[in-house]
Amino acid sequence: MNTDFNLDILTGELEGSQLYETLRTIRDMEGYYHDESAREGLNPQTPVYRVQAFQPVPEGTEGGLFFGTTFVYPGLVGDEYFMTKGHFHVNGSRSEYYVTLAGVGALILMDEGRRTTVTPMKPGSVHYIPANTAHRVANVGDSVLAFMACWPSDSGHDYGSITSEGFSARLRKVNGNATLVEEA
Ligand code: M6P
Ligand code: ZN
Repeated sequence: MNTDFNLDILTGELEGSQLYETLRTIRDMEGYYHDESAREGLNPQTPVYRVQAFQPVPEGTEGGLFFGTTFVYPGLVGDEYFMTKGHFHVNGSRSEYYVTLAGVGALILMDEGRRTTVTPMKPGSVHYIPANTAHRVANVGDSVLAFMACWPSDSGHDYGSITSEGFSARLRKVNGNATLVEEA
């Protein structure tokens, strides 16, 4: 297998022969936003984010690393910014790096005690996501937010608790400003 590929550090675009591509549209985001009726009012084919990933070993392999770029498009569902689904790692001890390449956004972290915090993302910002911490990224700007990520190949994605309980706070546009709003 060819284990080299190219990253355009300005746009985040990966180029290589063995990349996985995932597109998440408004249709795929059922249950993730606060205002489900606002989501249903949008064109279901609207792209929310796209992921390119390089996975040189099978998912679940201990000791390997995966690498990817996520492109979150600008937009709102009601007053909530377009964002990734967010996940815990199935293997909770696994951590991850995010590095912002383009656009402006926010990294939303929630620990096991359901304490949610938010950190600004801008080109060059590097974010270490600790173990046992759910992570989600919102685009708070008017252009594409691109960030690269590196995570262990045995992390896994746990979306179950996100769809059932959600994060304890959401990033919403309040009086024109990105504001972390606790869930009622
Ligand atoms: C980053 C990594 C991936 C993740 C992707 C989208 O690239 O953390 O593992 O899949 O973001 O995030 P999510 O899976 O939460 O939709
Ligand atoms: Zn992760």
